[in-house]
Amino acid sequence: PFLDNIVANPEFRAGHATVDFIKDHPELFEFKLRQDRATRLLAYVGDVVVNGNPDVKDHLDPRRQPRRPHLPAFDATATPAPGTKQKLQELGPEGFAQWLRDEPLIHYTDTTLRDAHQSLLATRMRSWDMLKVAGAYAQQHPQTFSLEVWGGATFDVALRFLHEDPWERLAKLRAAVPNILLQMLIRGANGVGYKAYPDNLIEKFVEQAGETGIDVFRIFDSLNWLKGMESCIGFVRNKTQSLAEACICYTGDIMDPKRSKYSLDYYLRLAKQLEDAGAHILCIKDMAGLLKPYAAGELIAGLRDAVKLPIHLHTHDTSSLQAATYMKAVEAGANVIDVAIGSLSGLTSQPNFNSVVEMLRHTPRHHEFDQHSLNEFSNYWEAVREMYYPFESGLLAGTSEVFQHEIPGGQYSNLRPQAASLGLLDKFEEVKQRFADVNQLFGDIVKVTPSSKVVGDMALFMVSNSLTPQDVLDKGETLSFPESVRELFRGDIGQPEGGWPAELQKLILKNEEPFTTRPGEHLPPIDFEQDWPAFQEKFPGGKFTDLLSYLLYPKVFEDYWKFRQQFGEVSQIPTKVFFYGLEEGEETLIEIARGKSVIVRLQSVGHVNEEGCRTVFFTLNGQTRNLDVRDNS
Ligand code: 3PY
Ligand code: ZN
Repeated sequence: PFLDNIVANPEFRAGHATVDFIKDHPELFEFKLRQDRATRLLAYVGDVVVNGNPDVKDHLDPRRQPRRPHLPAFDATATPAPGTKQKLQELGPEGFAQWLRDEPLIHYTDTTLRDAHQSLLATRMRSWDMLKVAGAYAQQHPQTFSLEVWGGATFDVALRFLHEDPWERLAKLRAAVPNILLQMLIRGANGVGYKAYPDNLIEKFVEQAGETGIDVFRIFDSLNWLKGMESCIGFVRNKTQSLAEACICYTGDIMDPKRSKYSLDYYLRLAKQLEDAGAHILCIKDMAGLLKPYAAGELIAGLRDAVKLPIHLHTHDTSSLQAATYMKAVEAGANVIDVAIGSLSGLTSQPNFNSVVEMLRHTPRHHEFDQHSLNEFSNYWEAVREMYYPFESGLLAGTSEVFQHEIPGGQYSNLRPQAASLGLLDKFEEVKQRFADVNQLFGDIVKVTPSSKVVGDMALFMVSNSLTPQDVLDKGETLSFPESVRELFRGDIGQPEGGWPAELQKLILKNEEPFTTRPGEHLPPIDFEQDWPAFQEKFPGGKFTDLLSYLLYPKVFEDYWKFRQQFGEVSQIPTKVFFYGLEEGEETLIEIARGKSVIVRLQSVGHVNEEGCRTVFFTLNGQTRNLDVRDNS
């Protein structure tokens, strides 16, 4: 099947090859490697054909026939116009921040490649679908402030469910988008995980992310704890050329006199502290979409006075009110707002990019974007989204319930399946109510990953065990609380404003003493000198970025590595085939190495034999290839 390998080479066959010939044509010796790749690829497709992709197989709906996405027009040979990336290189982080602060036009961060799919599709968007259009986007919308493409839950999900290397995704996006700032979400000392990591691991992670392509680090702490963000801000400043964007996570309602814990003063104070800690940009991170329009006007006006930083506003449209919030925010002087491309916007995702541009057209702060082109991208993503239907959250309309439960947009699409897996889907209304109850029980805390996950765990625990908040207080001594709740109250991920409620803390920790210091102060540092050679021995061929993935998620990384040994690089497989395999008689084109593609066609699937296997008949570039696949049913 590989007619371009050495034995098929005319020069070689004619006996003209000299010693230099081998040196000059290393590609002709890729024969074995490429054959291995093709075999592993067929093993993957064969497995999905016989057993289904475990991530979707219980949610299949044969009535759904996803369409083939149409790519927006794109000249792959043209160089995209310079954008914010070049502006940052020219001005440096400080100068850039000053430029942004004084910009008369509104700027846009497009979250399509990170938060939008995290919030609507359980973070399952594959690099394949992103890379198809990233270059076109860079060409057609070079005036975009930034693309949020990395961090949050994408790191974990890429490795765990998509079997992709998140670092490679980033490097490829960087290559495709040389002109627009690339942005990530980092959970301060918790990195892209759910717990605090040693300082020097976060430091290396930040440094490597900067080198691989991140220009804007959006840093937050899940309890708005300054100490959880300070070191990370420092790492960005000292180890990268990138921008440190620090967050105030917005909760409660500054207009509600009864929610006085999170008042305007509270946010202004925190913003000032973040400015002093070295932030280049201040972000209002409204992770649940609680910032109502008039509150946004007041908050942003107050922040413009309190700090000298540019203001970046992030929200989720769960209530469907957030376009109005953006209108007030733009009037009050916000510099950048977060939006998602039309077909991946709204509900628990960000407000609609295409529509917000129109909202501001013919007003002083309007920033021109080609609406026709934005709509082409929206149409592309609409068709792509159809392939991800098993991951849709089920939320059909905006809901004002969010002002009661305060569940973050990025968590909502996860909480339902989590409830379902515990057999609690019928009680989802109660889960949402308990989420709100737990927040009060915990002392009204900021809820965003990982603190929000703990509140969710506790809510599910209460619903599973039919516990009311009063029951928790009355029977607390005899309850064995979820592990994550114990860790939270032990101070493992930091300290909330005003401390933990003492009585509940005692019930949860029993005789254990809580930490009050920063976790980074008591976690032993990583010994890279020792870990790197040990890692290479255990995972031959592993890169330094793989070591970082391993240190953040040891078990997830091990499984990912094992999967790679068995099936190879699967990120090159088209999404429809990756999730659903092939029908008999269907074929697909798969790039197995740079510039080398194979045509895989499924001919037929045999009966189960006495060993429990089925023979799957493929053709690979027209040649028959049979494969025995174990049937796990
Ligand atoms: C994350 O940490 O993943 C978030 O999206 C928080 O909003
Ligand atoms: Zn978000």
